[in-house]
Amino acid sequence: MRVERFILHVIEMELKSPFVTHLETVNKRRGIIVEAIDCDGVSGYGEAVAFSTPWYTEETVQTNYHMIKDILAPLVLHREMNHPSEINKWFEKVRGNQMAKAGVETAIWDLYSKRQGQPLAVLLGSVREEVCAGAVAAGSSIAETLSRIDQLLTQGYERIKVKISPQNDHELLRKIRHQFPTIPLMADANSAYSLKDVDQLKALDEFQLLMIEQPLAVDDLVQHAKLQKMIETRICLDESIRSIRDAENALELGSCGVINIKIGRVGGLQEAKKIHDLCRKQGVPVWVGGMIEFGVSRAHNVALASLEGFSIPGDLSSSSHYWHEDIIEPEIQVVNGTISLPHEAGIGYQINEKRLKEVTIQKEELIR
Ligand code: OSB
Ligand code: MG
Repeated sequence: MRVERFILHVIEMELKSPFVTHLETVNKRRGIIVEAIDCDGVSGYGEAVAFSTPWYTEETVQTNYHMIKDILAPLVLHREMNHPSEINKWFEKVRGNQMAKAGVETAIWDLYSKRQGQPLAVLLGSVREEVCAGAVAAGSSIAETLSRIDQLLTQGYERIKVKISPQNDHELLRKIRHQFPTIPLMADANSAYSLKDVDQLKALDEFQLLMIEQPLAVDDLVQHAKLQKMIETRICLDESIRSIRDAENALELGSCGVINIKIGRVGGLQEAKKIHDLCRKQGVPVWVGGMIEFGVSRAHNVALASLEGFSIPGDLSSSSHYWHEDIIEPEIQVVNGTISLPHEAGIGYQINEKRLKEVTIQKEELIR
């Protein structure tokens, strides 16, 4: 198999309602849809999931664009490959830039599985026909978050996540637990705390959270390990885990009891699967994280979530959770808390060309 050209589609959509964290409020989402086309004209699709500003990791839409166009695409174009896992070796000499790498690598996985005539999930080793879906309620006030939780439960989501910070945590979780005493609930701090806040974090144990996600700094596995010994709630790492080595270190240190795997954050499906395999061997549950992404990335996430170790519902909401209209058809749909795996080859969802065109703000073909 050989990629003869790439097309980068930079798209932008308005969210239905703002997504609020202590670091950033996301109103509009820009992203890059990476189309990899082979010599027979077959297209595979991936998505580079960095945000417009570097609040979540240091990558941005613009750095992704530069990396893909000037560095990564030239490493792939016109080069014969037997399997997408070879890409990892080609990309090894490029430091960091996981989301840019994943944008290209996932496009090639889609292309490869289409050429094989197999669903991507099957090639990854799926063990189920449907995946469990959780969703994030991230409103701009406690009242709004409560009403969003109510709607999500009505829609059948099996697990709810909220965003917390030292400014809102106790009041928010107390009010949620008052209204919804037993729902599977978790809280994501996106590094809002430091080890000095241990008493405040300990005070959250009473809310019986499934886990607390990324309480401390991105680069501090040691402090997470210390914190985990002092609180009952399981720690889940997100931003701290960017590679299989990070995952090995975190598990050896005892920095977490759960890992959130995002394909973009770890540099692609191959690395995501490695982390999954490691965690499975060690009995550590994993779940698929989200990036407020478009349908292409969600489709890859759904395929990944079909692997055995993904025992906790991921951030896998319906297309309609964030978007008025997605760029794939059918759209991702959560029914009774689950998403059925598609049976078509590749990611199993078609590109909605009309919608893609409508939201494209820049398009470029890369031939070399
Ligand atoms: O920390 O998991 C996170 C969204 C953007 C960036 C980081 C995170 C999130 C989410 C939402 O929590 C996930 C989603 O529903 O896409
Ligand atoms: Mg997170």
